[in-house]
Amino acid sequence: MKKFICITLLSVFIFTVGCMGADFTDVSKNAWYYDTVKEMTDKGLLSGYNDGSFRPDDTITSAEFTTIVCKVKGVQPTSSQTGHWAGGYMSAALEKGWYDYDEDPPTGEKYNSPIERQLAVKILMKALADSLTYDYNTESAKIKDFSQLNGRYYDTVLAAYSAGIAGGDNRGNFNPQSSLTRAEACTLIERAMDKYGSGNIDSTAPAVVQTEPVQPTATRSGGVSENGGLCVKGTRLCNEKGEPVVLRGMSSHGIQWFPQFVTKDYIKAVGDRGANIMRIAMYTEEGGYTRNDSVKQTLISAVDSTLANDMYAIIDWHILSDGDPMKHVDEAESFFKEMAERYKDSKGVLYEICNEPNGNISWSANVKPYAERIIPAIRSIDSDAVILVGNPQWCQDLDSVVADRLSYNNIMYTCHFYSGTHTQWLRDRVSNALRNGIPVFVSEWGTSDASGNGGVFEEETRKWLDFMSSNNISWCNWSLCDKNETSAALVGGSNASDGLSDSELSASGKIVFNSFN
Ligand code: IDC
Repeated sequence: MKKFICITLLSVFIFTVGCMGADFTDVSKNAWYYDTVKEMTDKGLLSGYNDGSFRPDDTITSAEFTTIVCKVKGVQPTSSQTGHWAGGYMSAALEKGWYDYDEDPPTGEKYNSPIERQLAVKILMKALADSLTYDYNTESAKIKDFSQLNGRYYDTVLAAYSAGIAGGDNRGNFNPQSSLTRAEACTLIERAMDKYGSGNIDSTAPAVVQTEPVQPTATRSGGVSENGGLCVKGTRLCNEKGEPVVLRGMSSHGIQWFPQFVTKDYIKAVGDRGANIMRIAMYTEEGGYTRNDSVKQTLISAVDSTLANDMYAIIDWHILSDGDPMKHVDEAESFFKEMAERYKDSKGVLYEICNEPNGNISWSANVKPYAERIIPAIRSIDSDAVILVGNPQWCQDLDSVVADRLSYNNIMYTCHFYSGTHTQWLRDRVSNALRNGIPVFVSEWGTSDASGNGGVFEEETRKWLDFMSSNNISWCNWSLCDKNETSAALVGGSNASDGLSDSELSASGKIVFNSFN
């Protein structure tokens, strides 16, 4: 394709004037890169920005370029401790030998730096070219600034020239150490795909960084556009103006099992029925985050979808079988740093740092020290987000919190209840916590017993709903899924792709969905 792009990479910017393309506000139909950008974005290999722009002239970072190439090849991320959104892709590319350790050490420090042209070409050729063939004399003669090229890139750059993938600027220079624009990167990658084939593009991989805050496509009453950034005053959750708010909504089930109910359309259906918050439950174990890298992408996409629907989103680090939050404290720290970096400018994100500590642990010896590691890590990036903190015995040990609270502001403590198991005694603990100035958020509750099944315990559920309502407690219900268990809000076999009909609400779902307002 694009055989007419005989123009070289750098010289072309002079030709970028003209009418605007239909797809991006800043990609003219006459632009030399119009078709290429369209093709690359249509394939989902990278995306534009929320304001409708593509920013073709922005430089592309090392992380962005490498992620796109991974995506082209269908390469999955491997584990990485950097906490960077592209850490897994960078380490996968490193393991494949597309670049060497010293070119971009796996500390993440250079990931956000512009990638050098010589390194970009190397990564691309190593990933896509079946062999590196060229005639040294012929190809090197084409590159006027060949002396600037680091010897370690001869092979890949000369092969790329020979294959017609890389070219020089209008002076015949390759500018090996210069950066690459997004439009140029698209052109390079697309030429390589045309030449060598792309094969199995991974359509589930991220369409490469959307660092801009997600803007709602429609606003809703009680939503983020109305209330803005949240804060905690006394025991009350408040909006940006300091006025008390109560948020009510659903928790997902484990997103590794039920991703179909956290799509943008499905969340919209829930919001349209009155919910203004979604909790995205990302298990750490049981096929979750520490077992499967793709779960994080599901979470990101669910959080973005929630924000796009003008609803608040809880990022839930769903520890359960792991018991002690300290078990995965390092992973939690890098995960939350990454999320904070990504959502620091969003007003709608709350962080729930440990779903339900349990087992042979205590608040003061395990959970509090964990919180004292994770909260500062988040706050160093996102200084004022509301953070929800769990406590032992599956979030029923509020008494320990009363005795030894954290010293940060904008913190709420979670209480979780299941109506068939937890009754007046737990409401008494909540009342005691509130009396002692402990802000409580019920980030998970069910109409069933604690197993997620049994019941529905309607009478006790009503008591809890009244109790939460009179104490202005925000809540999320477990869970938005159609699993065969009574806590599921949807009946088995609910179709996730055609909205949410009344007949798809289970007995539990009917009670819950009638309680949002
Ligand atoms: C349950 C699910 C169930 C799943 C189980 C283990 O409903 O389908 O098999 O987890 O993954 C919690 C937990 C929540 C539990 C829920 C019900 O936060 O993950 O979900 N529950 O048991 N705490 C108390 C109850």
